Amino acid sequence: MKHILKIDDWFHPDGFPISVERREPQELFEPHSHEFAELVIVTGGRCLHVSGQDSWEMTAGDVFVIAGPRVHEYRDLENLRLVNILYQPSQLQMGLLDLPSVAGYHALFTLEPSRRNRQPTKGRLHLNGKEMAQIIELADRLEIELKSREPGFGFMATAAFMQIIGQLSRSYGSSPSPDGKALLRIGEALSHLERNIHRSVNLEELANIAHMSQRSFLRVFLSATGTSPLAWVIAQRINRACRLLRNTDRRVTEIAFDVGFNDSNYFTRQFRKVTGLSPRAYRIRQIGT
Ligand code: RM4
Ligand code: NI
Repeated sequence: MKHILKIDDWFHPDGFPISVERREPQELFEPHSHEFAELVIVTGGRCLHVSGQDSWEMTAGDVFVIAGPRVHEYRDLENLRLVNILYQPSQLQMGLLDLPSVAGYHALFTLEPSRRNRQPTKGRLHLNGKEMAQIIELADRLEIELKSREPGFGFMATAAFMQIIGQLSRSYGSSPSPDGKALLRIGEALSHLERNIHRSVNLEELANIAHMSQRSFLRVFLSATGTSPLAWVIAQRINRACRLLRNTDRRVTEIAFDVGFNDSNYFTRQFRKVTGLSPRAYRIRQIGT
């Protein structure tokens, strides 16, 4: 059995879902997976990073995300230094506001980490000196807040974390590696879908954005997201509907239209498929908790 790092051992007992570990240097560490995700920023030295079938030489400026269940290890360490930001994605609303309209966000945080058994680290990001300095400054700020645990630290730490996520998402778009490019194209399509969530977007449009034929777009999309574009759009819409059901008292039919459905019965059916509940039952349950 592979070693699994536990949330309880790596996060503060108060349960805050972000934690920073600096490795200066990174010591040898057996192959392992995690109950959380890791955002790794390499600040110096080098090593061979091994994850599944894939291995690659890691150097300063490399940034990548390891989704929890993915096994990884560092080999042939040569004074490798890194900042490791551990986080629990389910406890953080990462795709807030318009972040999902940044293609690099999908490439780095939603698509890349989920490609568990595929060539996992090919879409990694490499930062230039200036970008690196900005990220390190934000990571320092994050760490100071986490150490202080002063009232408001949770807010301030989350703000710094979000800035890191936003900056990296933008950087991804400006300097993708050749393999990162394919991922970024799907990211572009996702951000287009996100920006046009209220209307129906057709396949031709998406394939054009991704610079692919419709056939290869469908294939690449499926392998990157594990689902079809239509199912992806429906899931996003249902997500939004859940938010509106929880936070507003708008009528179900209105919400259905708000999130882009034009038939409220169809909406209810899809809603039930995704959540197991009718919109009304969902609302009552959420208010009851
Ligand atoms: C280790 C190494 C691992 C990380 C743990 C938290 O030193 O960096 O990748 O999962 O720390
Ligand atoms: Ni790890």
